[in-house]
Amino acid sequence: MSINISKYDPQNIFAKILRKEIPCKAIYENDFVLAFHDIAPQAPVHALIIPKNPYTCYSDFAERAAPEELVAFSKAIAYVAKELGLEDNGYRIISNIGRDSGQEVPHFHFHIMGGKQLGFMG
Ligand code: IU
Repeated sequence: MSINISKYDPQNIFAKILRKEIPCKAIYENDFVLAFHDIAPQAPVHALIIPKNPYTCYSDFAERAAPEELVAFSKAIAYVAKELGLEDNGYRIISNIGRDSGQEVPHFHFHIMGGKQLGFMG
C-alpha cells in the first residue's frame, strides 16, 4: 500500500504511540521529541526519533516546524546517539521521504542505527 505524505493521518502508528495508545520502548523524551527503539531493528542499535507535532515527512517538518523545534530535534538526535553509546564508533541517521524511499510510517522520523559496521544502503 502506498503512503500519503500530502496529508497527515492521525491514525498512523507513531501518532498512536505519541497518544500512548500503543506502547514503545522509550529512550528519551522532551517537549518536542520522542525517541524509542525500532520494533524490527535492522542493526544492533536501531532507534527512531520523532517530533511530537504532526508532520508527514522531513520536507513537511522543514517547511512548517518552528525554529526552536528544528533545533531541538537536531540536538536530540545527537543526544540520543550518545545515550545509546554510539558516539565513539559512529552511527548512521537516515529519514525516508515518500514512496520511492520506502517510507512506511507517514509521521516524520529519523532512524539512528549503529553497533556494527553498516553496509551501503540504496
Ligand atoms: P520507514 O522509514 O517509515 O520505513 O520506517 C518505519 C520504521 O518503523 C521501521 O523501521 C519499522 O520497523 C518501525 N516500526 C516500529 O518501530 N514500530 C511499529 O509499530 C511499526 C513500525 I508498524
